[in-house]
Amino acid sequence: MAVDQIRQLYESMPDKLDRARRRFGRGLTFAEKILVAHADDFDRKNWSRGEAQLRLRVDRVALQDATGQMALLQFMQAGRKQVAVPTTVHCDHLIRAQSGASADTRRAVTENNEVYDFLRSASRKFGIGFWRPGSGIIHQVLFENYAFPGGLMIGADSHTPNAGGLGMAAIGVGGADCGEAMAGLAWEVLDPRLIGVRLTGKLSGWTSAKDVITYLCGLLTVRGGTNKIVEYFGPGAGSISATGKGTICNMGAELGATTSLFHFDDRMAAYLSATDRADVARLAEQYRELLVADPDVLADPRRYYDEVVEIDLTELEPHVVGPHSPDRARPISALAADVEKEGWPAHIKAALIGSCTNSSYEDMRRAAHIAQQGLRVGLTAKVPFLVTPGSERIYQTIKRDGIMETFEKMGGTVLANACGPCIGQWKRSDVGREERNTIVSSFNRNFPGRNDGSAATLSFLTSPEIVTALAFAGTLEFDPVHETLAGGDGHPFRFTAPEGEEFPTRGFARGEEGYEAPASDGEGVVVLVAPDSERLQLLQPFPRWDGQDFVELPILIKTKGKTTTDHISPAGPWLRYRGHLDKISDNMFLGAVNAFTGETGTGVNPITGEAGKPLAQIARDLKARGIGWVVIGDENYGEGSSREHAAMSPRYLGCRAVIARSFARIHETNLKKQGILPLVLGQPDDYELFEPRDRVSIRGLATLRPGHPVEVAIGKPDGRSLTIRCHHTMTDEHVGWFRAGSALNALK
Ligand code: MIC
Ligand code: SF4
Repeated sequence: MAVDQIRQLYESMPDKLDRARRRFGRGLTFAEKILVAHADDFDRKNWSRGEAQLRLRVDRVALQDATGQMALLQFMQAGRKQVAVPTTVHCDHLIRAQSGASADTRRAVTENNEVYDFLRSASRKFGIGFWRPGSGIIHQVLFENYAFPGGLMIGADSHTPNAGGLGMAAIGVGGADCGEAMAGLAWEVLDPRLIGVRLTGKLSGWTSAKDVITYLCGLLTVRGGTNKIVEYFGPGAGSISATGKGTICNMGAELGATTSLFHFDDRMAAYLSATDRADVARLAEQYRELLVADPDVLADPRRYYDEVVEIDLTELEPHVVGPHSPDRARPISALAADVEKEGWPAHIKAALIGSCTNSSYEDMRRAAHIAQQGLRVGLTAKVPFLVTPGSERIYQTIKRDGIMETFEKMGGTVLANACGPCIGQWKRSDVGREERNTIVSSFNRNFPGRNDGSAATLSFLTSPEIVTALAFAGTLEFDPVHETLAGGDGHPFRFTAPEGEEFPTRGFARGEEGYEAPASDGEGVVVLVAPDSERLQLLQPFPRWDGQDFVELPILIKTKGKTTTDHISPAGPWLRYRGHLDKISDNMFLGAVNAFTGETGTGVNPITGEAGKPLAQIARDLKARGIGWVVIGDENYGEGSSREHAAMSPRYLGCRAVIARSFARIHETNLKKQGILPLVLGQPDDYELFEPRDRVSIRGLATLRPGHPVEVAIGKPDGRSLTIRCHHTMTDEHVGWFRAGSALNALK
């Protein structure tokens, strides 16, 4: 965004913030300042945390090549000539990691040609900035180029909050939300509750920014941040670099948080200057008081935040989380004991650093410092060591500064500037399909099957420097902070704590950054979609609600335990079909555990009784018979990625309602947007009442309205029927989407 627009935003803030202080009768947190400054209609709005629906004007929209396809296809249905807000597309998810950076990028360009052509032509036409494959991972590129203190951004990717490291409120949403904001509509979100995290002490030694968030994941769990903003402040914040702050905010997605952010400080100003934005830094310094919480908030945080957590950074130990969930946390000193107790394979099969979470220059420097120490005593990595730089700028800089060489000497491979193994785009041949094995990475997600498509892989997450030390040891039983390792000569040696500059002394190296500006006049540009494409399919509107109640619908699946969007709509090889709704729907629920059978990805056809069939196939059969169906879900249903395919595929194949113990924020919105009813069980234990041959009826839909529970009847095979109460969070507008068949239909 041009610096003038940022100035305009800052100039408009004091008056709005004063009105808010008067109305609330108190000082404001930083998150509130951003929300108030971007409110579509401050005065009319009901401001009530956890209850009110806010309508906001965003400064920026960000798309990536996997979710962005649907976002653009939906935007195109709105019939606009140009996007209404600055928007960029980033080609990062579709690059497969196989043999190293340049070969992988070249292969991706051939393999995904059709999709890139579509994204590029649509970007040119509609006024969108296009970042081509190889330019970097969306969040790192946004951090280097677009994020600014006090701004509001939405992105079709759940780790968009990364920009909170520069004091921006950046929120992960579904593609439909992006499409609407690009079409000029206000963006809607539940007024979040606030968690204040007060940092004291100082980061030092082995402890890094990553440990703040892995520790918090353990403390608050994957549900702890749902519909909440996590705001960090306190004297300790100054000891964390801007990119370190970005790591913390990025992985706040694993708390389910709406977003996370830090107050503006000198570390942010320094980063802005180092990335050629000294003008933005100066402006933010000039308006500093707008970009932090008010003094009374800092003096007595408990009065202003719904929860306050205190972390003493001096006392914080490095943490390792996993396997299978990012909230399974323990300090590194307790890892070996856990491994033994749980019987996990201690032997590490692969160590990976980088990703959007942890690939700053500082991260790479600190990891290289560990690598050099190992090399000096004659060690090399015992296991494959894979490095994913976050951007072309990082790649060129680590290459110039010899960091890459260090990693390569130790036996590492530098992969493309892309998501690669983090999103399951990792061609691995070292383990068998169902072979139980352990990997460590500095990524943010570790759901089963996430990296290599195998649920037998146990993935542990920690900081890049710890991952690097573990790569030398090859085992989870080594604690680099407290223990020694045998050097090349057999003598015990101890790593000293990692050190590394925050910025390259010679400045960032610039390669081919890979930005393509839109056409100055998009009128004549044709959006390229081949009619016979197997990767792209123009969307047909979903049918409107027929006005009938849902009567005696079968249950396609009752999911058991964690049901993330990776379980509902896996990525990896399926990324190929992210622009083709019919094709990708074959992956529906492939990773979900069926509570009725204990099996993963399969179920029993409720009409024919045929068992062991893929759920998508059963759904297609029901659809062909004109029979709708429901899903019963467990806790935090739809956690993880923002991919709306996890809502669109069910909708497309006939799902009418998802009834769960609870929902993750983005997925619940995605369901509403696509015209599926998300219902929350009034009593969580009612989950147990649903059995395989039951039929579910939801009546009174004509009078569906905000704040009123819905009765759900469970018809048993013997003719009995039980009625339970479910809640929903639909507003009048959401009910309108449901009636219209989708939000998009309602818009037209
Ligand atoms: C992820 O980290 O899960 C992803 C892949 O970036 C997703 C987006 C997607 O599924 O394309 C996300 O976080 O939203
Ligand atoms: Fe890409 Fe992984 Fe970051 Fe998602 S979490 S944007 S897949 S690097």
